[in-house]
Amino acid sequence: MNTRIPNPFPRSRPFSQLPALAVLLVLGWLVPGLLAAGQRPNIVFVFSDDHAVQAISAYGSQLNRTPNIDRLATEGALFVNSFCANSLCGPSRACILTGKHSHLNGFMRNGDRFDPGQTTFPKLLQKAGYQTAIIGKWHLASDPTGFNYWEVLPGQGSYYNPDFLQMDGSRKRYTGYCTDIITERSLEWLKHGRDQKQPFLLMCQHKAPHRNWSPAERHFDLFNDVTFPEPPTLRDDYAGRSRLLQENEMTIRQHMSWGADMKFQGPNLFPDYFTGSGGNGEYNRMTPGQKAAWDAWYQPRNRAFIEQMQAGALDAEGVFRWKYQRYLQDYLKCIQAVDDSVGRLLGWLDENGLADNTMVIYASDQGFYLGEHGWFDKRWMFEESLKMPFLIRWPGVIPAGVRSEALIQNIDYAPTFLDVAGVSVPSEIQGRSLVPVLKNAGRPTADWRDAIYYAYYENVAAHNVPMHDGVRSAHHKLMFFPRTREWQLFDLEKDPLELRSVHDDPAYAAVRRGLERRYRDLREFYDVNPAVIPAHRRGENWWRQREQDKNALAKEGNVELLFVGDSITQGWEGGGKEVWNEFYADRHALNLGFSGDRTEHVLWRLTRGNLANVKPKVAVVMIGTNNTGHLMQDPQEVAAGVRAILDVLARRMPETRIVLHGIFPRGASPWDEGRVNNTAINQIIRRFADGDHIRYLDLSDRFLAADSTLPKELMPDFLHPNAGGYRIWAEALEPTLQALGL
Ligand code: SGN
Ligand code: CA
Repeated sequence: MNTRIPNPFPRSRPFSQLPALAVLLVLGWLVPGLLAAGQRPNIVFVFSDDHAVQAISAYGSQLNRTPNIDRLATEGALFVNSFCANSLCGPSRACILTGKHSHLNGFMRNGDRFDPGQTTFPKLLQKAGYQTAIIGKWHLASDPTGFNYWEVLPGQGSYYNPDFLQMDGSRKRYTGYCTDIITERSLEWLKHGRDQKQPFLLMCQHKAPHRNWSPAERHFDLFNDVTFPEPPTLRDDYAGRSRLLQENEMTIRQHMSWGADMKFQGPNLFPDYFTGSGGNGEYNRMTPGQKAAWDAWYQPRNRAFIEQMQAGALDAEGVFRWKYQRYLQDYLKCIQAVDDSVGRLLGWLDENGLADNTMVIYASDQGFYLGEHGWFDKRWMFEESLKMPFLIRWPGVIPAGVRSEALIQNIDYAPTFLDVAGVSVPSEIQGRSLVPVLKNAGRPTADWRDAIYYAYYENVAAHNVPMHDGVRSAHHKLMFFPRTREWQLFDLEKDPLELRSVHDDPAYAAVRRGLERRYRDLREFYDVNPAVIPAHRRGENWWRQREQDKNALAKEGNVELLFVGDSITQGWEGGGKEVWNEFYADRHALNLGFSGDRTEHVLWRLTRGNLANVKPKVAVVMIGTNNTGHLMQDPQEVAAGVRAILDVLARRMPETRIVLHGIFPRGASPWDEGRVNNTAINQIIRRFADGDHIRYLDLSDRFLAADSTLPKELMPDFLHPNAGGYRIWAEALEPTLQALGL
């Protein structure tokens, strides 16, 4: 495939006629420090998309050879315990740019928009005199900032004849194969696009080997006679772990599409085995020549498969095996072009005498399943997608052939790059510079971390992987799933394939306690409070429906009185209905109570919901009892969630007065654990009253008996009021509502 790229970079340079040495001497004399600046290492950061360590020979791949990527390990270091903070494209990139976990850099899910005003390492390097460029996949919605030059794919980009967004806002289409074009554009910038007197940062970011795994023509025949070995967990039955593992939609067996993934043409002939109705966007972009080469490889093989199916020669197992092979063929061929890219960049550094003063890194935004657990894709905190390849060559600092077991994470890249460039690392950065580890031949320094924190937030979206977080130490992994409120614990030494959670195994009680402690401590250390991180529950149909219905009502506007909360508030539509009709039916009231919601869900609804037309006189807020009931969450954290809700209301409805209720008492006994937790939350949030916009109203004494027990006659389940309970609520609230002009 020939790719001809016009060169947009101006060739003429000031002083270009003068001998280079003279220029350096004169400039060095004029601008003190410039010569020293010239000695700061360059950084070439090659980054791919979805490249699993199982597909890198330096990591022991049983599937393919990656000689050029391997060179970095041979001449430098390979990290076996390299992890992402959030196993997804945009989030991983945002963690890298900022050195912060997702909840602080704000890019928590694909589809979010990266706040370009944030501090990032390219900005700081640029400020320190580095020439900075990013070429290839970006996927962060806003335009890149902090780069002297950028040219990025829109969204996921395309493999064939891709478009690139340009710095002037235009789009440019290049004919050829994406990986090669990104490589050529990168070389072009190295040769002609930068100020050669300054050190540089090049981020060469491939789309490959991301889905739909479309290989380059030159690699079609690469694995023609190969049958790839199947991973031992290809037929995982998910026993011994959360049922959530069975609910996701990323199995080779059920979720491979006919056209895009499996590369068939025409309508889906076997909908029992393949999803989708046909069509492959990449094929549609190809030139006639590209199509002909593509068809020459795929068509005879596809025909053979179809004939076998029509002859009844393949059973379900046979189809499954075939799909696995086709998937690996395509995926691994895509990697070969990435490996070629690394080879070309290393070759260029060699030829230009820059290898010695350039740090070269190869990594990928997350790992990937190559059939392990029966899956493709990523997202889960299991090893295959948690791991990121990380190979680094830094001549003169890292000895050749280092294999490091230090626990590293993508939030460490930014401080590392800054450290290497001699730029001080801002304290807001959460990652740690790897330089001490690199200088220590890969051995973790005495004070290096013992565990990493991981959090995945996308929840219900492509592939239906539930939100979860957890910690991984050298030998264990603890995960928590808010959707089912389940914990999972894995012993990575005895069970490296993660086939059995030992969370409830008494033999692991001590390990479990220790890791749960680390989990709490790390969340505190990284400033993670789920109570303030907006989260939705769209995986639950009724919730999604209620969200839509309420948004539609909100859009109509004309709301004077707003109720915000959980099931206790939603209950105005149930046990409290008659009382509601009596008190609020003709007062333009809107009920935004959602059963089971915690503060984070209310935050989601208030920030993403369609509330522009809602400007009530009064908003009545009660929230937090599910943070207690579900998670027994620390009162300070829950109170911060309540505070965040009040802040959103103040921002979105500045004229609205707020009645903040103390969370109703729960549990029969005054010593009920949940009751005690709610009491502790209430004693914090009562101070949010400001005597003006926010009033605090605690109704505990109206519900509780003299001995502080909670009477069944008012709250039969010791959590939700019955009709009598709602009457008490309405009557107690009424004077405040009237005082506020309702
Ligand atoms: C696309 C893919 C998904 C993939 C996401 C995220 N579907 O939506 O399989 O999980 O990207 O990938 S596709 O049919 O469009 O290929 S990420 O690496 O960008 O996070
Ligand atoms: Ca990715």
